[in-house]
Amino acid sequence: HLDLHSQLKELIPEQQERLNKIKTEHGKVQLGNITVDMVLGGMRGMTGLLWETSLLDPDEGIRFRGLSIPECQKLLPGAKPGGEPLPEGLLWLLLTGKVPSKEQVDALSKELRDRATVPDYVYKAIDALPVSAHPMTQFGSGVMALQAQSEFQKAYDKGIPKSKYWEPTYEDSLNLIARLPIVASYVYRSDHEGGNVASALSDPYLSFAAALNGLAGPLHGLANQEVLLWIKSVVEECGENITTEQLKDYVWETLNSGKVVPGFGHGVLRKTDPRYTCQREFALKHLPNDPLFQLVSKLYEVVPPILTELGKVKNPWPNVDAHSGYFTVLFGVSRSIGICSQLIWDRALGLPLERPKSVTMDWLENCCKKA
Ligand code: FCX
Repeated sequence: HLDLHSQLKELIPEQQERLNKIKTEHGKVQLGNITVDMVLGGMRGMTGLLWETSLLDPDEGIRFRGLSIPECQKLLPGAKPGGEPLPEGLLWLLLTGKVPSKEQVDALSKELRDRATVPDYVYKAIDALPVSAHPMTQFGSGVMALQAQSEFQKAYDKGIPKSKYWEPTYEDSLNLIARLPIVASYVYRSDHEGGNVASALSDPYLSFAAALNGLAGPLHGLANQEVLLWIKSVVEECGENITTEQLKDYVWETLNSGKVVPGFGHGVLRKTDPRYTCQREFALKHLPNDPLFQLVSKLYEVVPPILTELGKVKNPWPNVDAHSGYFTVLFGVSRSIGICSQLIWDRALGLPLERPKSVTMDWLENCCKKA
């Protein structure tokens, strides 16, 4: 098929059957024990969610439908031969689990271009905010305004059956992905993980806006802004030709003042983030002499030994935000592809409302007394 929708329509029944088989044949298989540490540790290490489109390995980093980042770079069609893969190809891969041909990617690019219309009230909603509103707040508000066009919401109001949820979810997802770059560029002109939410049948706009708000936190996606500001302050204090010793002192100063070194560490990863490595290789190829890149490169040598010396940091290596050099709104645009692909599958497989169980300290203490 040249067209993504037809390809999905064919795949969905097979995968529904697969899930059903797991449920009926292995529903009672135990996957591990939950410890008090896991509950207190923000559910770290608990296997608790089905997520078909990607898998994060602590050592290897992310794989999309089984493919590592270098494999995606090799296999997915680029705009020109040997160039970086087109995001449309990644969307195709995430949704279907198959590597698309250049023709399939071109057809999808065209489809997205046709869907890329943003109504006027979206710009007005953004304009109504004060200029001082953070770009992520502007972006999130723009996405919420786009939600007024949700096909899922309309279909749900009309009483669409569960077996058909995926179709308007697909429409909303492709519209959203097509329209986000326009909203993001408007935000720039005017200034300078969504699982749980989506399971309540919130449409892609509502779910994506919720995910964006999570991304806007400084320990998550806002870290790339923090990195840029932090680097700027290093240069202001020490100049561009900073020595390794000066940089070490600066890192210690940050840590001693009780702050984190932005762009380093990760909740799951225990090695250098392959997204970092991919961007580093791009910079080595295209802008090796850029002063900002050289500083980022120097930080790669200086920061990990210091964080290791600190003793408590589980992963001293850089994450994607240490290198990206862009602001969080662009990070947000790119995440729509992953979030929406998974959302379509959530609806296709009819996954249930997610409701992680929380407990009180009383409950934990009672449980521990009995143990
Ligand atoms: N600088 C200083 N201290 C750090 C640190 C860093 N870069 N990374 C971890 N630590 C500290 C933690 O703050 C924690 O200290 P505490 O016990 O006094 O509270 C201790 O080390 C153990 O934390 P750890 O288990 O290693 O890390 P967590 O899973 O709790 O947190 C994040 C992971 C990513 C939040 C943490 O490493 C951090 O704050 N890094 C800096 C911010 C950042 O770059 N975030 C972007 C992450 C990412 F890629 C993304 O989501 O976009």
